[in-house]
Amino acid sequence: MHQTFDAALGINLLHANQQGAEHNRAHFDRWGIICLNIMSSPGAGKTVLLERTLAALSEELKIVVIEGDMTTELDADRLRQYGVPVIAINTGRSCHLDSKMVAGGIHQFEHLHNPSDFNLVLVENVGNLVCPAEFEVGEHYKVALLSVTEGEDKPLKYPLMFQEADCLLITKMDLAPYLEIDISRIEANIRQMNPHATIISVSAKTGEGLEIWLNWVRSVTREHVPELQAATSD
Ligand SMILES: Nc1nc2c(ncn2[C@@H]2O[C@H](COP(=O)(O)OP(=O)(O)O)[C@@H](O)[C@H]2O)c(=O)[nH]1
Ligand SMILES: [Mg+2]
Repeated sequence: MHQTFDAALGINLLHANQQGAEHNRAHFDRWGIICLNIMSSPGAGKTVLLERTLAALSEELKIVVIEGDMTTELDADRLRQYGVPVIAINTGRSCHLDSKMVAGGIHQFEHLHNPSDFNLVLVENVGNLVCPAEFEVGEHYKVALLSVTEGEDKPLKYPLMFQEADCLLITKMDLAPYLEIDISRIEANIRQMNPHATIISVSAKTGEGLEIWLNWVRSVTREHVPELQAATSD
């Protein structure tokens, strides 16, 4: 009895979250903005990847960052140095962002800027390979990072994250030679979970693969944002 009640509560919670996510996505669509939800375990390299991405793309695309962390604005402060708006959301005891928290971030953003001037929202989710995969925030695409130091088996042990992702980055490739890790096994395990996602191996340190990642971001943004399509076809 108790278990049934908990399951129903969980389903209601996810349902309410999903409705909120659709509401956020409708706002983004109206403003001509694409939203990417960037997820991984703590320390896989999300903030460094965002730093490299902002350094390369912040002139070309109008970017805003929504930075989710349980406490502190340490990552938000790192990203503010790139001259883009960064909305910090502290989730407190929650191990993921949810659509309501992101709606709060969107309202803050609307207060300070004209959202229609922007093309791309990059959301850095809380470091966790489990819950963020369950709670959509209004993204158009999910990006998951797995660093080479985490082991080949993680796609099999955290299947939802790897099944849901549209783009999977194998990060810290510069460290691979120092580890007993089989990159082709990581790729095979990701493929077993998700036959169609884009997989890109990157190193934020050496720059390996970064241009491929940037081109993926450029291509999904252009596909999604009518204003940029018009600019490209001119
Ligand atoms: N060697 C190496 N270290 C990296 C790379 N990317 C991130 N790191 C390091 O990994 C640690 C965690 O990175 P961070 O971006 O904060 O991870 P996050 O918790 O996912 O945001 C930091 O010490 C980074 O300098 C990489 O490509 N190569
Ligand atoms: Mg971070």
